[in-house]
Amino acid sequence: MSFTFPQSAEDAEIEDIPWCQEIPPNLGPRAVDTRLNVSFLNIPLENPNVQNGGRSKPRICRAQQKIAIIIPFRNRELHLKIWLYYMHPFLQKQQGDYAIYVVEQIQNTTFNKARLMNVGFTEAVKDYDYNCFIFCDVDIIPMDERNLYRCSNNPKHMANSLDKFKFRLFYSTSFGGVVAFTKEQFLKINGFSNSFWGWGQEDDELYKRVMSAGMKVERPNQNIARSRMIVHSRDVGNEKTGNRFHLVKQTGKHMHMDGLNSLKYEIISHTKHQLYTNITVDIGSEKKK
Ligand code: UD2
Ligand code: MN
Repeated sequence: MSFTFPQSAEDAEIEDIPWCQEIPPNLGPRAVDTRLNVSFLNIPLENPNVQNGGRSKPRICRAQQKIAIIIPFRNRELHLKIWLYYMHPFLQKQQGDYAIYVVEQIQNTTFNKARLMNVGFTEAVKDYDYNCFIFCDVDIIPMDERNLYRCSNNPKHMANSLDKFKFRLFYSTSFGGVVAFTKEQFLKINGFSNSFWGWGQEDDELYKRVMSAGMKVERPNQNIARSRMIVHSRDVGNEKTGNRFHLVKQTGKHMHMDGLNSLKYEIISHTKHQLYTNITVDIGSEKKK
């Protein structure tokens, strides 16, 4: 009996193809140069299997996890270009069934990364039967394909070995940069807090939610998790959150009232580009006391 490879991702749906292996074959370290001069035009040519909206899935096997990658975004076009250049090949090599969501905050309001993550989750679940959500800063690029962008039995922190911090965990409860949650895990903690306007500690608050819900944090081996963070300065409109430490202290009391179940937003546009889906959103602004 001969085995014919499906001709397209759609064919794979109907063909009786085997499940993908838990650890995809031929993964290893790769060079990452974050100063590379990348052209947006070349990325689709180098990734012919990526479909409109930044969606791809393996052709030769059926993936267990359906992954939505969610990126919080505003005014980081250069970073996004580098991220897409390195991450589409990476995710395909890992035999990911995935799509990329770039959740962009409108101008003139203080940035709120956590709220954008909640919007990304809420919108992505309407599109497809995703069971894994990976929340990624736009400036972090993994240097080893064995760092599997997948969900696990517990929420997973994958930015535990950054060049910026000499490839060490910054502090023992660090939980920023890149984190992966199954749908159940994310619902269990009611998503991120919506209350962090500006920079800082929304990741610590997320960590506390995970602990309060009785889960643990998993991390890949530090050699495998080696990643680069594109060097940048603090963005205008993302100044430090004034009450951030107080908010973290309140987590246990507030988490079931502040999160996915209290999220309010207005979609400005929802557009499928060649390499990603852009969701531009008005998430409101901080109420000044
Ligand atoms: C750390 C955390 C990050 C977040 C942040 C505090 C790690 C490795 N990273 O990163 O996850 O918790 O501290 O808020 O622990 N962004 C824009 N436009 C903006 C501002 C931010 O697109 O104007 C997005 C972008 O995806 C960026 C992310 O938000 O990567 C986090 O912001 P950052 O890179 O300024 O924060 P950083 O590097 O201090
Ligand atoms: Mn950063």
